[in-house]
Amino acid sequence: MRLTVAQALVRFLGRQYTERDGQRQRLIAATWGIFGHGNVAGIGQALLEAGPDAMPFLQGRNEQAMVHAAVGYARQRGRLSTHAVTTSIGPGATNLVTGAALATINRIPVLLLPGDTFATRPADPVLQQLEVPYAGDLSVNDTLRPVSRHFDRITRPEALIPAALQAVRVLTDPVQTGAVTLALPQDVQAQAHDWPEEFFAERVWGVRRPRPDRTELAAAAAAVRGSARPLIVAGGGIRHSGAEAALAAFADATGIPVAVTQAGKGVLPYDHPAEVGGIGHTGTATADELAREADLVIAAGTRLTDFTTASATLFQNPAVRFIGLNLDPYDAHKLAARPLVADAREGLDELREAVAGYRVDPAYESAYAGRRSAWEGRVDHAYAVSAADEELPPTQAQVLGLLDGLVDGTDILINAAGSLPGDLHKLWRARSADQYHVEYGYSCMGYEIPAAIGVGMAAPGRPVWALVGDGTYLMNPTEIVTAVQEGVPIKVVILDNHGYASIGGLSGAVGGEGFGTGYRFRAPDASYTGDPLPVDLAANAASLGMAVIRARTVRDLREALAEARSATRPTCVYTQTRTPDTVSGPPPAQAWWDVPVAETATRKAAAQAREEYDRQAAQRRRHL
Ligand SMILES: Cc1ncc(C[n+]2csc(CCOP(=O)(O)OP(=O)(O)O)c2C)c(N)n1
Ligand SMILES: [Mg+2]
Repeated sequence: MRLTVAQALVRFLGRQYTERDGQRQRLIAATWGIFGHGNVAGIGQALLEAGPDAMPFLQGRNEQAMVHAAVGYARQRGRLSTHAVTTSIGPGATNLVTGAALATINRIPVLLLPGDTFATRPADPVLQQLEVPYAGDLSVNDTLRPVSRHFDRITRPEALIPAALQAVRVLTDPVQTGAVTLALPQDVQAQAHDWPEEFFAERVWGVRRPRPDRTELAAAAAAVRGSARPLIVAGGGIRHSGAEAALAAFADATGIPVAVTQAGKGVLPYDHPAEVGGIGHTGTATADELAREADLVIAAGTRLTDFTTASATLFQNPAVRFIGLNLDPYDAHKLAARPLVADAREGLDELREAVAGYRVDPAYESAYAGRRSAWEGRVDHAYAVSAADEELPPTQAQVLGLLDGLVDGTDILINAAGSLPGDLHKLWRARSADQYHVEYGYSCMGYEIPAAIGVGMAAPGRPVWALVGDGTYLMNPTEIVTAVQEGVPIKVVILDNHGYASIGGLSGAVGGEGFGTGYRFRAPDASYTGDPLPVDLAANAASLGMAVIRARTVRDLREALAEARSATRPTCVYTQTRTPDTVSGPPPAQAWWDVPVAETATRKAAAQAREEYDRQAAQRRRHL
């Protein structure tokens, strides 16, 4: 069959399927694109010729945002289905780098198809070509290598066959998956070749569920049986595996409490008796106290980042040991854990059987049950609205409280950066396994709106909320146009506090005195401490085609959120938030986060912050 390389690739991608637990779905459900030279006549022409059944096309506004949308889609689809993203050469391609890093860090499959400069080089340099004096074979696309789990460049037509097969193998491999990049030189895309028919046969890629090794399982079971104060730390791997029921069964059988990372929050509903909430720097007092005292930590499907371990200060019991239940040996060995390399669902089921009869001491269970309900009280306190508050602008926690009163298990909340991830991790009551969608592997400002589009496409009919700070909104609002164009009725809630409040607070804590974090005019001393800026983000959202509701008070906001929830077109709720006093605000951090402070400084704030830093850093432990 005679086709161009681009036509062959599009045809091939439309016929790849994944299968797990007897369910089959298309691997690449659609392709996002922005055209320019480098893909317009190659992949662009191929998509046109293929038509929407063979490969649906989605028009984006910004390449990074298209990757975010693909990530949102893939995460919502349990990593079994994703999108491809095609770009022009040069800036279109390098705009992918942030999205690729986000996908790879969060272990979410996306297929990136950047155009590349000519393989045949008839007229170097072409527009947007990087010329590197020491290496003729480098292009800007090589910036995608470190952020891709797999990278290839198709410099001859026949090389597409092994390259495309390897790309799909990595995308569908639950350990290796992440951003997969196939760089496509623009001349090669348009070249014709005679392809074997079998290349285009429908191909089903089984997504495996490896079972644990017997020796590792026996060692893990012995460790559980020997523990008095065990704790499970559940991460995003539980969700990717669909292991929520297995985790609940394990917790029910053993009474072991379950703390959750950002990616893991929701794997048990908030009202499950073993769920003790977020762990680490943004965690609950319940989870962090359990972590400090735990003699065994079962790290299940987690990368164990510094937020989770409170920068290596959280697990303070001298006798603490770890079990690393993870598909990826890289993660399974962290903190010198006893590895239990397995799919989360299989691993939890087999471990439950292997520890049959074991249950934690009833005193331990009732102690953490008591701590749980105390924390619930703190959430209620942060959410509380007094009669006087009704006429005031809401605090950020009150915004979450109003949403808490409005949503059911079908709603999905998306956030990635600012002060919201911390508040959400501490406070949010996740009602369903996929309600809480906080991207905290890369914590990338600007993920929220495009990701909401991807999630909305993956979960039609469900209310999808992008919660964004004002800084985050300004970073990347343009995909609103795409939501309008595609009719995806996302709900964007803008929480305007006139700047980077989270970083302002952090700066204050580490001796930076809030430097450069407020959105204000310059004052006479050149600092940004002048008048507030005359910026109208609500008008901005309206200008991009959204329905916009402005909410000045708590009372307005309650109505606005309800209206947005039932809206059938993309709707924005804009509110300016009020800084709460320390008594009525959300609980402070329950554990440390290591942000190094100046070791020498003339300003008093930094010198004081350094003393505190040294005190905290002394708590660091190496688990060997
Ligand atoms: C792309 C990107 N740039 C910078 C940062 C560092 N950063 C984290 S939060 C933040 C400020 C976010 O401001 P806003 O969205 O207004 O939320 P707020 O902190 O005010 O709650 C910054 C700059 C980031 N996470 N992502
Ligand atoms: Mg802000």
